[in-house]
Amino acid sequence: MDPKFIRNFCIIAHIDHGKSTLADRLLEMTGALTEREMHEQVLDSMDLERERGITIKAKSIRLHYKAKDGNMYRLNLIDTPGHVDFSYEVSRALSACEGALLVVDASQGVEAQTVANAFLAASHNLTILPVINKIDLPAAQPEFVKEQIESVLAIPAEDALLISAKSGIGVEDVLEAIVARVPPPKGSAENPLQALIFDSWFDIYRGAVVLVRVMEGRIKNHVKIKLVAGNDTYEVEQLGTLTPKPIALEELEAGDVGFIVANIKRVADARMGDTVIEVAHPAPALPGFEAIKPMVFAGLFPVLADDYEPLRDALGKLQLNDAAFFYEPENSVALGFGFRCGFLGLLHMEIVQERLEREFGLNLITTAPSVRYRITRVTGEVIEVDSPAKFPNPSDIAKIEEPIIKAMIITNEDSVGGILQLCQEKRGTQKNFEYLSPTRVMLTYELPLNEIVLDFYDRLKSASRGYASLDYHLAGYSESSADPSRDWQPRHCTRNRRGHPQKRSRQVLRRRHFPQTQTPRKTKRRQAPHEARWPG
Ligand SMILES: Nc1nc2c(ncn2[C@@H]2O[C@H](COP(=O)(O)OP(=O)(O)OP(=O)(O)O)[C@@H](O)[C@H]2O)c(=O)[nH]1
Ligand SMILES: [Mg+2]
Repeated sequence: MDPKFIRNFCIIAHIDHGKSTLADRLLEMTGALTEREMHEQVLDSMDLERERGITIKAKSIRLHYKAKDGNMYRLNLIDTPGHVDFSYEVSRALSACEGALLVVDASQGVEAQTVANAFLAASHNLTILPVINKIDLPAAQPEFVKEQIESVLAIPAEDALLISAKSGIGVEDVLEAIVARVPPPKGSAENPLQALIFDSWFDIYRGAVVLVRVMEGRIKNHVKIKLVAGNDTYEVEQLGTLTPKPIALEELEAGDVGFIVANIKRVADARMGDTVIEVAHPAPALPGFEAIKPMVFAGLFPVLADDYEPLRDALGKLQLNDAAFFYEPENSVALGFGFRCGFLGLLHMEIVQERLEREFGLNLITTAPSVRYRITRVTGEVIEVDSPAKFPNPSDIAKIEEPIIKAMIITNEDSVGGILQLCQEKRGTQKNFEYLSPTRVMLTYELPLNEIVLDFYDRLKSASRGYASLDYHLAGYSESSADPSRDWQPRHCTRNRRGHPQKRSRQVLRRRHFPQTQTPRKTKRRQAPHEARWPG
């Protein structure tokens, strides 16, 4: 197909602003699924996604749309997750697109991930189409949200699309706007092949299946390909695309998004951001993107010692489809044999734990989440330590550094006092304080990640009565005022922490007993103040 008629775009937004619901409508209006196959948030296919009503994994779908100009367009849509733990999925999706639909809830306005994702899209030079969703709600304030988009994000919003993804109002205009305003892909099918790997999954019959965006050239069945970073060569066995059902294709051309099956044994062999080239016509690698690193670490131990082997198998299986998840054996005097695991964040940790318990029937003990410290030995050697077992002798340590995050909090003006106090207590340093509107405030803080992994999110929600939103990313390392070696000891910090010694012990206990409270489910999300105080 002439690239003139191809549009690649993704849907980005703050959590719950209606990305997957908009994707539903786009699928429906382009006839990708029949009425019988259609249900709410059809792209959220994992059990956990459906139960919690959140998207965990980005999904890429090819649609066909006959526009009002009479031409048939091929639209490659990517629905992304909104939760901060999965923001790397968003940045990968962005590198496969020329445009992004920035969905903003008309009743909530611009939130933390709206800002973070809009900046991410702008840094990828994408054309951003603002879409104001949920205009059917009585509390919708589309004009006010338009002003916010202009003033906070500096994106022109006079022609923002006003829609209700739930009822379908205005969604046809979204399709027309994609065709008219998102630029077509640039590459040419005549150049040597360069395809960017931006997702992969494991199929028991086919091995690793990689999802690529072809930037230049074309790829055909039975061609010999090479993955630049791994330096391995493979023969293409099957090409295809998701509609959302997988369909086989003869070839993929510059501008297309599709999957490649090539007898790649492990997902780890097909690295995200790697470039697929043709052995016969080698081309340079594309810029790619940074490898994802786990940020939060915890020990997972089976309750029954006999479950150790099944746990190892289960972890291996989970990791096949989740490159962000890391594990290695660990043993503890108190808990016996188990594994040290790394996660992207607390929601990711909760999901892995829940999947292990549910899908593999394991009964587990999880230790309190912690972070990876950087330690400089007196000899000058620098090591990274994510587990108490690996901690060097105190007399060997010259310096301990801990990971610092840059957090952006958007909240109502009346809860600012409580939040400032909370950040102060969590050893935060204020970097910025900005009014987004007379009643909304954006705070930027640098905080030690270790303080976030316990009850920060929870306390932020209660300090703001549910109205604050949080986004963060790793900002680097700084010398630690906490003493992790003691933190990790079983007695847990009753006397060994500067600041609020007992509090941390309580946080640890609370988190162990009520692990769900960190990441409330969708039903609990934005409550009116009186509901927040008197649940149920
Ligand atoms: N009233 C109303 N509700 C909507 C509309 N669009 C979405 N919703 C509701 O908003 C909630 C969140 O919708 P989702 O589509 O799951 O949101 P999302 O942005 O995909 O959420 P994540 O993927 O978890 O970030 C659901 O309960 C939807 O039914 C709308 O136009 N009007
Ligand atoms: Mg979703």
